[in-house]
Amino acid sequence: MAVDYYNLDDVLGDEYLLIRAATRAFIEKDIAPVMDSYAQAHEPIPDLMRKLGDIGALGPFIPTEYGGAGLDYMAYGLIMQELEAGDSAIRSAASVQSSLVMFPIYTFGSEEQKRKYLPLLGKGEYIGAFGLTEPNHGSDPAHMETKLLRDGTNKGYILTGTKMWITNAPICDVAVVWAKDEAGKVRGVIVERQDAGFSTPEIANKWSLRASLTGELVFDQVHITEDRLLPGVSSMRGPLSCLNSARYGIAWGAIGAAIDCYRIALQYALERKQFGKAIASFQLQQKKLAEMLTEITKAQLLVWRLGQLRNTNKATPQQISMAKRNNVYMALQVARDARQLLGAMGIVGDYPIMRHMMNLESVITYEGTHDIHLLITGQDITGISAF
Ligand code: TGC
Ligand code: FAD
Repeated sequence: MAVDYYNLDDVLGDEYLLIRAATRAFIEKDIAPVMDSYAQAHEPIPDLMRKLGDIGALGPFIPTEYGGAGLDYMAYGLIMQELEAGDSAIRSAASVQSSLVMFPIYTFGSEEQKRKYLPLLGKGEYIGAFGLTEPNHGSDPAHMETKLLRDGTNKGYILTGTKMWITNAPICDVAVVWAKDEAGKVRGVIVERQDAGFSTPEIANKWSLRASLTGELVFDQVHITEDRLLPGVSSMRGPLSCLNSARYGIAWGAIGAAIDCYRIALQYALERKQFGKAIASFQLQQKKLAEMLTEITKAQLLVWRLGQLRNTNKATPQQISMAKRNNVYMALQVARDARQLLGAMGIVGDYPIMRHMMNLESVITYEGTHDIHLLITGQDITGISAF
């Protein structure tokens, strides 16, 4: 059952529809049948990154010569949408690897760094993590305390500090980490799993994104050689540019979760009978379904236009913030309404709705909270920062 009320498929065209269909087929065959059991068990899907690499979902927008899929941002968005229809944890895995690890290495890395890391990341042979958030600095990463200071010999650096709430930290092979140098400038470095003094304790007992591992990145005087520094940036523009790419993908991804909830709610409403009638015949349930479809359709129009802007390098960070904020909130509302529509059946794992709803509680917080994105819009229209 397609959810395309405004016939957007007509303007997308065959190539994009094929990419979307291939990702959807992967989710239906390899992920949907096992997703609930892994989420219930609080375990990641085995070998997920290699599977995502096989379908071209890691670094879709990175050129093929560096191990990406050589696609554009519209394709990236559609892939994220289908992955998140499976589970936000699957989209998270792909968006961290693509937008937060491959993107900075491709955009700010040296030729040697690109050749060394990108093909391995694109195949899912390496798992990447992105360290920006710290225990004392979430919404205000510019005040980060992690330090990258010259070592005594002047041949390298010493990295000290802790990053917190990091997706895939416990299983990462490499991490792109942001730290301040002696001059207070924000630098990006690539840390490798085997580096002495580097550890990645897991954050356990999450009620959200249960099939995604989250942890800390702890740097206890980690020695960093010059060749691990990303040479192309030395300010907050570095990490914030990565966030633009990831937030863009999340704006698409959230629609996938919403569509999954809407489809199930519609089918359930048509089949479930109370008072001798399908619950779809009651006005209150029709209101829920009609509002879900309206909000999904508005969100689809937003990201379709945003995709055009991003493909031509014209999407502003503020436009991306608006779409991330709107679409994640929309998906959360759809999930909540769908859960109610299913009554008691809405709380069990036989249906993915409660799982989507709990996942979206993280998605509305990470990559900039709902409030922070509102303030970004407020600043854009008034010229006044209210952070
Ligand atoms: P501000 O003073 O405004 O700007 C500092 C410098 O950065 C530039 N800039 C940007 N560049 C690119 N893209 C953007 N979106 C940018 N926003 C600002 C700006 O031009 C300036 O450049 P320069 O060269 O003049 O120095 O920055 P601020 O420190 O006041 O912060 C602004 C604020 C609050 C919007 C920002 O800090 C923010 O977005 N905070 C939210 C933090 C956040 O989103 N963290 C996400 C962590 S990663 C994550 O959650 C991954 S979840 C992964 C998953 O599993 O999917
Ligand atoms: P805080 O910044 O402490 O905010 C708490 C509350 O205060 C929020 O409601 C916020 O909106 C509000 N608030 C803050 N400042 C203001 C203000 N100026 N005005 C009004 N209200 C304000 N980070 C990474 O770097 N890499 C990752 O891979 C990563 N993965 C994550 C995975 C998960 C599952 C989660 C939950 C988080 C992840 N994060 C990651 C961290 C995420 O980006 C942060 O949680 C997020 O940026 C918010 O920071 P915080 O949790 O410290 O909240």
